[in-house]
This record gives sequence, C-alpha cells and structure tokens, in this order.
Amino acid sequence: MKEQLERIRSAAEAAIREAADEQTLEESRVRFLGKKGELTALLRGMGSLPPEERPTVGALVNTVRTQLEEALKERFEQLRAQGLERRLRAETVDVTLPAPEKPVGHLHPITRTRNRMAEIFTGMGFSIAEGPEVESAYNNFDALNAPADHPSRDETDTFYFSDDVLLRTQTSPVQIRAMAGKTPPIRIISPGRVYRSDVADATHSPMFHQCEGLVVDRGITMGDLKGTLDAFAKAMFGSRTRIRFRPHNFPFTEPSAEVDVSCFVCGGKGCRLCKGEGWIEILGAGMVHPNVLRAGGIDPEVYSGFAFGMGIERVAMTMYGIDDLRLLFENDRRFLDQF
Ligand code: 2U9
Repeated sequence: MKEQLERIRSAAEAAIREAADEQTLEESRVRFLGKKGELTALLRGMGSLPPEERPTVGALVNTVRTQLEEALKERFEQLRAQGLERRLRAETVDVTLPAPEKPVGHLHPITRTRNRMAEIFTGMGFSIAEGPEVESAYNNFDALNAPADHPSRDETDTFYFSDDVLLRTQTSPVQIRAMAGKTPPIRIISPGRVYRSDVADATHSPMFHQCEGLVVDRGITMGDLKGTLDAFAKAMFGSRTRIRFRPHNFPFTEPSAEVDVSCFVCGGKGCRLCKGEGWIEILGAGMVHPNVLRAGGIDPEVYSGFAFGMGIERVAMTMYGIDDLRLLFENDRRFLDQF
C-alpha cells in the first residue's frame, strides 16, 4: 500500500509540475485528489489493512494529500502569474503613440464666400433678408420692371410650376417683399439660391447662389453706390483693389452698370486670372428704377435707392482659382479638402 501511495505521489507531482495551464492542472487535481480520485480510492481501500496499520497509513495518506494540495496551490499561483504576465505583454499600451486623428470637416467654399460677404455688408449696417425660392411671377419679374417680352421670362430660361409660380431666377423678390413690408431706410442683402434653366457647364448651373443688396432712403445717390461697392471690394479682395463702372442695361435699375474689380493677382497689369485684362467682372448694379420703388409701395418722389447683385460661385471661383463651376457641386472630397 505504501508503494502504491509513493507511485501516486510521484505521478501527481510530475503532473503538477508539467501542467502548462490552469485547465490541465485542474484536471490533475480531480484525477488525484477528487472525490473519485486515486488518493481517495486508496483511503477507501484501507479497510483491507490489519487494524494496527491503519493509523500510520492513514496519517501517511493525509500527509501526501496535504503536500499535493500545497504543490497544486503553488502551481496554480505560478500559472496565474505567468498568464497575467503574458496578457500584460500582449496588451501593452504605448502612451507615447500619437492619438488617432479625428477628421474635422470645414465649410464649403460657397458657404465661406457667402459668410464673408455677409460679414462685410453687416459690418456696413446691412441686415440679411431671406425669402422663398418658390416665387410668384409678379415678385420675380413684374415688380422688377421686366417687360412682358423679356427673354428671361421665357420657359426655356425659367423653371415654371404654372403661369404665375416659378423658381426664383434672382434673389430680388426678397427685396420686393422687404420694401412692401416696411418704410425706408432699408439696408439689406439677400444671399440665397436661384434657379435658371441652363445646362451645366464650366460656367453655368441650373442652381447657383446670388448675393444682392438694396439701399433705399431719402437722398441716396450713385455716389453712395460707388462708395459702398468700393468698400466691399477692398474688404473682399484686398485694400489695394479699385472698382470700375461700365454702362449697362437692367430693367430694374436706371442707370445701370457692370462693375469690375482690379485684378487682385496682378494689380491691374494683366495676368492669367484676369485674362490679360487687369479687371475682373464681379457685380451688376444701378439706381433702383422708379417703377420698382413704386411696386414696393415706395414713393420715388421722396425716396431713391441703389441695388447690386453678384454671383457667389463666380466670386468663390475667382478667389480660390477654381476653373470649373461643376466642381463646386460634385462634393468630391479630393476637391473640397483643398480649401
Ligand atoms: C430690387 C431692385 C433692384 C439687383 C441687381 C444686378 C444688378 C446684377 C447679376 C449679377 C451676376 C445676377 O448672378 S448674376 O447673374 N445681378 O447684375 N442685380 S442690380 O437689383 C435689384 C434688386 C432688387 C428691388
């Protein structure tokens, strides 16, 4: 029996030593010390021993059990420590690594250009007026003194829902609404979307953005118009910018002008941006036609006013050196990320 005990002891010790993980070790514990284990079986077999030997053998079995339990405990601790060590090594965090970058977006170049315009004009005392993009033919054409046969009224140029309802072709109706709603002084700009039935190409789009402005008060002159646009051009394109008025014709203003700014790249000498001209056409402007003032419920004998309009995409393309309008609407990140 003692021999048997020795065999179990050395087998158990070897199993404990060689167990490579906690699971195998637990299996050895069950095999030797469990209820149905080898050592337990041996204890049960003590009944066949002569009674005088039982206490010695019993004590011996218990000593072996205690020793094995201790060896098991020690090996469990060892394996647990080794496992922890392995995990710590595998899951190491290098706190000196740079943090993963969070992609931060930015405003679209059209929005940035619009915001800059709004900032400049509000700085001069203008407020921002908005209105619906679906308008009446009256607000979009009649009130703006457009003759019945004006080409812009044609179905091939304007998106109509019906004879009287259309997508606005300019933001001027916003100003008609503003005039009808209050008495002068009026100082507003109306940035917003407009629609024209054009096929998209490098310079045309069926939807684009305008920023128009309107000032109405007693004694407003062309001098006020020039001073305002000169201040705007200097703020937008740089303090050395000059402006130039060329006579033009719009139904809603009289007199009317197209307005150029001196090229902010070459200063007027002529370069690639201004196509050798030294000047870049940016705005249309003029003194509000008396018929338009009347349509807005304002007496042209008492009040006068000036108005101007510009395409936001056109200004953005000039400032950022973009040569195709369509790029602004495709929303390709490779393009937009450059701004
Ligand atoms: C009212 C009276 C007059 C707005 C004006 C222009 C001249 C003009 C164009 C610029 C480029 C349109 O986007 S564009 O194609 N606009 O040249 N707009 S004066 O005149 C008004 C507006 C409202 C009541």
